[in-house]
Amino acid sequence: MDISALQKERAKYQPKLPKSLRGGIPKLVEGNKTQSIADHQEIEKLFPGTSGMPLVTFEESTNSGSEKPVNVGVILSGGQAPGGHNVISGIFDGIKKINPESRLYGFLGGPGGLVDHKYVELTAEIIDEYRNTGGFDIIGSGRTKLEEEKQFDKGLEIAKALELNALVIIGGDDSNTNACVLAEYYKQKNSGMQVIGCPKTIDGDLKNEMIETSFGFDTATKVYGELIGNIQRDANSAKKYWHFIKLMGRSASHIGLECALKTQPNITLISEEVAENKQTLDSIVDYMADIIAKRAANGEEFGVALIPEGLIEFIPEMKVLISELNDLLAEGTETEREFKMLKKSHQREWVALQLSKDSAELFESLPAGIASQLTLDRDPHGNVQVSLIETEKLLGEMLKVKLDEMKSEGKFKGKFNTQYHFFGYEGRCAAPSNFDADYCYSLGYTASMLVSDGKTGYMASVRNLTASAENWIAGGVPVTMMMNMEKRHGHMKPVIQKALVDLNGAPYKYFITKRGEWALGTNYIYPGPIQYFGPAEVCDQPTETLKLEKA
Ligand code: FBP
Repeated sequence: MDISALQKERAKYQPKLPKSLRGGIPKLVEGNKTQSIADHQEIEKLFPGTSGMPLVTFEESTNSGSEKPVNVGVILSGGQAPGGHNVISGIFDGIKKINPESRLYGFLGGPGGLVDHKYVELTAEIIDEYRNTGGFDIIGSGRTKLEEEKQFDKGLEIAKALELNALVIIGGDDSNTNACVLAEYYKQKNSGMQVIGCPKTIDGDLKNEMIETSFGFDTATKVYGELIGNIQRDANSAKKYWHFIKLMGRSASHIGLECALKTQPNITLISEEVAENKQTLDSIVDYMADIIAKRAANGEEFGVALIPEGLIEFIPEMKVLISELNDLLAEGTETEREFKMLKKSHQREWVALQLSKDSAELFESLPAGIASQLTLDRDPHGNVQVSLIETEKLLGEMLKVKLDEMKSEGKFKGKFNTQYHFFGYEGRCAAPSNFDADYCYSLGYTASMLVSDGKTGYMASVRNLTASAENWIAGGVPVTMMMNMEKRHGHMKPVIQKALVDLNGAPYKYFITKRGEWALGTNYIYPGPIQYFGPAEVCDQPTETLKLEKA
């Protein structure tokens, strides 16, 4: 395969491991027993075999690898995140250290590969080709949900055929919730099959006391930070455009907040704050128009605004509308069939007739493009696909109307020209930063040690991430510890609690002390591209979010 010069050099990079994993096979030390964050009676009832287990950490040991071989199957689940290949190479090196006869199989195309028995054996030759590279292309990913017993049984069939000891599922909150259900099912069946999770998502919303960050967030936000910086420099050079940049993050605004901390743009919307203050679409537009008018009054008819992808679902009136649309257009329903039979030109009118009065009014007031994006197919979880909704254009269009109004009242003098961007896919498969390369490799290596110690229903955890890698703490957290009961599609379900931006947390608190200054001034930071070689102050820094959270 032809590769770039950077990739050739990068292939030689040896990811750093915590000290505890560097010597022989580390010693597992059990800590305190755990309890779910809420609803522990229900969680205990649903997970009798995998709840209440202790936290575990690994300690350095000189034990040589004389353990039994372990065979592991690995699955990549959900959206791509930089570093996935390093998790897999960490697992590979870990199980080979345990015993060189150990084998690693990759299920193809996500969780569906387990059910459909599509897999490949990951040999040293394959692994070496993918070390320190971005993407999930080594085995591919998918969004099939593992939640039915017949899927679990199909998984067990192939696990028996391949003599697997364990499955490692690399995914976000939903995939790890399903991993835990699978672990419990296999335990109840006395199948001997273990299941271990790994925390992945660029969205950064799988985090808690024991999981400081999900992998991929660091690299993705560094890529977006570079791009935003470049646009800011362009905006400040030409001084003629307002750039509206939508940033990925299905629900939480962690990506937007981290990028704001990195680049200091003029406006950053935080969805969680919008929901907390019950802000309407109009009040968001008023807030933005005020900044645009003030900058214009200072002779600055340009700026940069960051808009989180998930915003639309956090605006109370839009949330009600979207939830009505989700019910109306849920896959397999009579109403969905009726909707799909209609001519495109009749769909909007038909939808409005099915909605409550307020939602119908709102739906009818939206620009045609946005209204039609809101009725596109739902994702496998029944949610609207926010990455397909052009919220940045919706706000831009509404601002044009508002600013014209202000102009006629003499409250705005100047020009308002827009450029729109959406950054998401650009960052999800980037070559992992040193942080993600090290973190992912350590997570994979830790997962292999959890497997060798017979653990199931655990998520690999590597903590103390603002310290140098040698002082990171590797171990495992029972997945049930992160769970609570939530309503999903009308039923109470055990799920890992999603971590939204904490409005009492240090990153957000710091941001609100600064945003006024950033709005009217032009205090842009231009972070530049990720550096893979050079001084640690440039190459090995974690995110601003982590630094502020751990300060
Ligand atoms: P995960 O939660 O599975 O990691 O994916 C997150 C994400 O990248 C979101 O930021 C985005 O909304 C979504 O995936 C896009 O999904 P798709 O890749 O299916 O277009």
